[in-house]
Amino acid sequence: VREVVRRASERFALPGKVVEVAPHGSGHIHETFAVSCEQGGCRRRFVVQRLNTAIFRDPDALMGNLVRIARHLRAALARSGAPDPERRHLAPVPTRDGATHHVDEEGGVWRAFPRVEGARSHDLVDGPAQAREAARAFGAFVAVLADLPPPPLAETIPRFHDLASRCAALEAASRADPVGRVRAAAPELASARALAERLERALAPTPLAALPRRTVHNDCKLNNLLLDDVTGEGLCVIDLDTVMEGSVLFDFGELVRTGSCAAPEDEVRLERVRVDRELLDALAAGFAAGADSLLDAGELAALPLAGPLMALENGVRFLADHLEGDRYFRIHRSGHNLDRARVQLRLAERLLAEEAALRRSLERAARAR
Ligand code: GN1
Ligand code: MG
Repeated sequence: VREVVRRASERFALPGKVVEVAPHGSGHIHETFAVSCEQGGCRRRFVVQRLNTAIFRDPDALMGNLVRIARHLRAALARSGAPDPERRHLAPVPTRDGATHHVDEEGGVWRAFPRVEGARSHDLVDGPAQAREAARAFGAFVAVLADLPPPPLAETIPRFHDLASRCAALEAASRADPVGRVRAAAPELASARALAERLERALAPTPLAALPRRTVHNDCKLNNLLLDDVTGEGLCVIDLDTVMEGSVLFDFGELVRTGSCAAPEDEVRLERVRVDRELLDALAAGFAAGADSLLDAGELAALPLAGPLMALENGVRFLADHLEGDRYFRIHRSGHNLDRARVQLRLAERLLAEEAALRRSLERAARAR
């Protein structure tokens, strides 16, 4: 693998010679590597990825989006006079031929980014201050993209956050039962169905379809943000592959799902999957502060349901993938996607129980803007 990565890396306009290649990060979709280059005794680090083109089928459109986003963020950073603008946005490194990505002899699609030094992503939230800062950074990301010049970004994955179609896919998997796992997953299937009904009822007064469509991140889990190692500042939003039209509920919901519970996404001791109210309050305050005047009354009214919505959606997706034989999310042990589904279903339940508390936090945060 390393040799393949090295060869692909050399097609990019990286400075000097590739001297080190190592696996990197905890994403479930692409293959990600840390690549170091050396030139004249000076070492620089990059992130090189082989894209999952079974999931992202149109790399040209995807990379076109990333270039437009980078250009827009760079202009906004220049206007604001923020220090170190290159550490505050993710811009792809072009290939030596000036392309956004490289296609190898086997059809593998590669891209490269500079590594943001002195910053890292965190899989687990370490406290309210960090939760607040992460939410502020993601809120500000949506606010900055509000004036992205038209046309809208390409839709990289159709119906990405369409719960009804995710549930339909789960039902299809459960009918087909291609790997014989349905019987053992009966409790999780029942819980997913019950939660979907509860959420549908809860969302009826503020239907998603009536909320503004905006350019949002769509996958803003806590670990898709780089925080400064020294100051803890939320510096650079990463993993921009699903940035496209959507609702702010998707972003706030992903944040709540990953930033309000101290347990990992694949925790097997389910009693540890608890929601921390202080973290919820910090996420609400941070997101409202970052998004500033962007959020309208309808969005504020619906936001308390965003967390359970995204937890359930992820639960449904993990469960469907488990029933289909783990074809979408990379797994590291058998039953991994079932474990992940259990955590998300439990989280959805816990987050539904926090709806009123979160509503109060959001109202307070909106008044404080
Ligand atoms: C995937 O690649 P990663 O780990 O950032 C997935 C998200 C899920 C997430 C669950 C394109 O994100 O939608 O919420 O796993 N990304 C895609 O951890 O499907
Ligand atoms: Mg990611």
